[in-house]
Amino acid sequence: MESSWFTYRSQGDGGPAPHGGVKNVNPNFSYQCTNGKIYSALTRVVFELNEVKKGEGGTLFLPGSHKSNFQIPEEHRTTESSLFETYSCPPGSAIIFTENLCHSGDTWKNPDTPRIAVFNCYNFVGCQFHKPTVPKHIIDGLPPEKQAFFRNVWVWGQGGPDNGKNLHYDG
Ligand SMILES: O=C(O)CCC(=O)C(=O)O
Repeated sequence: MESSWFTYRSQGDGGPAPHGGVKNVNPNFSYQCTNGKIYSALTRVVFELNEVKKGEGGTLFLPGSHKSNFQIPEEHRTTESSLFETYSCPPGSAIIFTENLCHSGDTWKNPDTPRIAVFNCYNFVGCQFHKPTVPKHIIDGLPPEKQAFFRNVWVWGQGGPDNGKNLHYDG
C-alpha cells in the first residue's frame, strides 16, 4: 500500500482532471490479462463515506482506455466527454480500478451532503509510484500484518510478508 489521501468536496468543488489510459511501458501502470487472470500494478480503491448519486460527482471512468493502443483523442480527455461513465453507490462502498484506466474527478453536485472519500493506492510488491509519506510512528503503531503493507519494495528474498511464496508470474 503506497499512498492514501481523502477528499471533502462540497457542492461546486471539482477534482483532478482526466489522467491515465493507454498501454504504458512504465511498470507502475502495467495492466495485463493473461491465462484468465488480471494483473494490475497501481490499483486504486476509493472508499465512499457518503452516498454517491449517478452523475452527481463520483469519479468518472473511460471504459477500456487502460487497454488502448492509441492515444485518447483530445476531445475525450475532458469531463465533458460523453464516453465517461460513473456510478451511484450507498455509503461505505468501495470502488476498485487500475490507475491506468483514464479517469477523472468531477464537480460535486449534491447540495445536501459533501463527497467524503478515501483514496488508497496499492501496487505490485516490486514497484513504487508514490514517494512514501505515511509517518514512521504511524506505521510502527500498526499490528505486524498491517505494517507489512508498508514494507520496502522488492520481490525476492528473505523478509517479505510471504517470503516470495505467493508471487506467481505465470498465472
Ligand atoms: O477525485 C476523483 O474522483 C478522482 C481521483 C483520482 O483521480 C485518482 O484516484 O487518481
